[in-house]
Amino acid sequence: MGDELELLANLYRKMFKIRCFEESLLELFSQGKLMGTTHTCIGQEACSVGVIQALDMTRDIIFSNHRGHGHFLAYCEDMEGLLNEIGGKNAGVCGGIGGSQHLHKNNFYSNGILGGTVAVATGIALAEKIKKSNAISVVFFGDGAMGEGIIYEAMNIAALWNLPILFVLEHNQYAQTTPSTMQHSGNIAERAASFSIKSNELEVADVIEVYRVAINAIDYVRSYGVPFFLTLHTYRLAPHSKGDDFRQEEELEKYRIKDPLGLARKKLLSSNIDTTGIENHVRSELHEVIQRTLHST
Ligand SMILES: Cc1ncc(C[n+]2csc(CCOP(=O)(O)OP(=O)(O)O)c2C)c(N)n1
Ligand SMILES: [Mg+2]
Repeated sequence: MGDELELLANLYRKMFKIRCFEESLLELFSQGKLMGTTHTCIGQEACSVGVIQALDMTRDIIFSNHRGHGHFLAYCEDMEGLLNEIGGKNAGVCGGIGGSQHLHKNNFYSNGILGGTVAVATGIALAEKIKKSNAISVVFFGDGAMGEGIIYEAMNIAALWNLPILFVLEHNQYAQTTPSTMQHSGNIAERAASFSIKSNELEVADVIEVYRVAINAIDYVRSYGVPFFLTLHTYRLAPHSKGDDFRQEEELEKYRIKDPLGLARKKLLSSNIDTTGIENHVRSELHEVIQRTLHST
């Protein structure tokens, strides 16, 4: 296997793991085996996997949001710690008191306050700058969060004080059930320019492309010690949380065909890489995690 195919196989494995994990979550909720709520990133896995692969895991800091399981698993692949956390178990990564939206492990943080995460991640970038660690802070947020004023205060300070932060907008066209076109004036990806923050945007299809674009963005932030704004145009194939979805079936079908997970699989198969081994391994790992978790306290 060449280097590029090996990378694709690894990224596919991570995306597939996130997909299976979250599909199982929805099932466990529907069976009444998990309580509360959850937000899955089904369809958006290439964003977390592509960007996080490009980070320096030993020092960079990740700040995620309410839709954070994919970011978390792309970071550390700890399905057991996450499932226990979502189930409110002692063995969860935060002792079961954080739940789906309030995760912390090593350099990974998340919370569900739209926009607030961006200000905290900007503060983290300031701390890293003061420590001269050469680490960067990366924050993931959605198009809906772009309606929160604090994001613009954070971008302003990040640019003014030259802070090493990568802003990642996962633009999935909706905030809960509200289309972006009904809540934003103009092009939200272009807003960074008014703070003199350099930016790039990408239609997410090929996870390798996301990775390459992220490498360039991260190199830029680290080398110059300044912010960068990356917009990833993506699509959520599952409901906002569990059942709240008013989108038309034709629209969903259009995006199912373009599912980046399916595209990665096709690319591997067309290069004669059998994905069955990867898939079976992930499925059995997940199966064991679910068995152990459901029987723990
Ligand atoms: C400050 C704040 N207001 C409202 C909410 C409730 N809320 C949770 S998710 C969500 C929609 C978020 O949309 P977006 O930022 O586009 O992210 P997506 O869900 O599409 O990933 C809302 C309004 C919240 N968590 N925080
Ligand atoms: Mg959105």
